[in-house]
Amino acid sequence: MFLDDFIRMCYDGFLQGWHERNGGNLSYRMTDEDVKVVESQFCKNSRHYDMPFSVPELAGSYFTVTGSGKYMRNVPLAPEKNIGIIRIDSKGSGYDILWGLEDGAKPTSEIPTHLMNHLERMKATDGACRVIYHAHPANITALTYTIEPDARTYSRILWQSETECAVVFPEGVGVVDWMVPGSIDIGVETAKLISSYRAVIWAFHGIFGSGNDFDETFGLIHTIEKAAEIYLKAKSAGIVRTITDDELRLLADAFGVQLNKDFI
Ligand code: 2HA
Ligand code: ZN
Repeated sequence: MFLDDFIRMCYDGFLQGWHERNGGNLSYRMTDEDVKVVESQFCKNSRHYDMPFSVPELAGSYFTVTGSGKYMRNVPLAPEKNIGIIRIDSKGSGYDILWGLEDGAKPTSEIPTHLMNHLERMKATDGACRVIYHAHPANITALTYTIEPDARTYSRILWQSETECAVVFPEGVGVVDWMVPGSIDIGVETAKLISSYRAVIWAFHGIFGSGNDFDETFGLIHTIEKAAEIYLKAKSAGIVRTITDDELRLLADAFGVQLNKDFI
C-alpha cells in the first residue's frame, strides 16, 4: 500500500542521517486507486486552508504529505500525527486536510516547492512522476561550499565521482543558490529547473529530488549523496585522475542514455 511505502521512505531517510530534527519533507501525488483505498478513513469535518500561491492545474489532486515541524524519525510511530492526506481545492489556491495531520498540524513548510515541482514534473513526464522529496544529506550540502552554483560544474563533478551517476541522472543536476527556505520564490526557482533535472540542489541547505515511485526517488538522492561523499573524500586525499569525457560517452552508449549535451 502506498502509505506503507511513504512511511518507509521517511524512516529510511532518517536512518541515512538526512533528517535531523524536522529537516526534510516528502509528498506523493496519489492515484485514483490510492484514493479509493483510503477514502473511507477521510474525516467528515475537513480543515480548509488557503495558500498564498495557486496551482490551478493541480485542482482536485490528492497528495500525501509530511507535516510542518514534524520529525521524519517519528513518522512510523504515529503516521496520523506526522503525515496527512490533502486535496487541492477547485481553484488550486487552497487545500483540505482529509486525513492525518492531527492536533492542528499543517503540511510541510516547503509546500510551495513541493506543489510547483509536482506540476512541472507531471508535465515533463506525461503524468508519470508522483514523488517529490526534500532531504538534508551532509555531503551534498558540504559540496555546495566548495564550488560555484553552476549546474554544469556540479553535474560533471558528480558524473566523474561514481560510474553509475551518468546512467542514473544523464541530464545532470540543477542548482539553486542560497534563498530563504519555505518561500514561494524558492519554489518558483526550483520548479524552473526541475522541469529539466529530476534533482535540484539547494546551496548550503540540501536537495530536492523527484521520481515516478518511492524507490526511484530515494535511489536518485542516495546516488547523488554517495557521489558527493566520494568527491569530497577524493578531494581531501588529492585528486590525481578522474573519469574522462570519452569514458562518460562510452558509458552513455553502453547504457543507452543521452548525456546533457551542454555539459560534455
Ligand atoms: O522541513 O527541511 O527546508 C524543514 C525543512 C525546510
Ligand atoms: Zn530543508
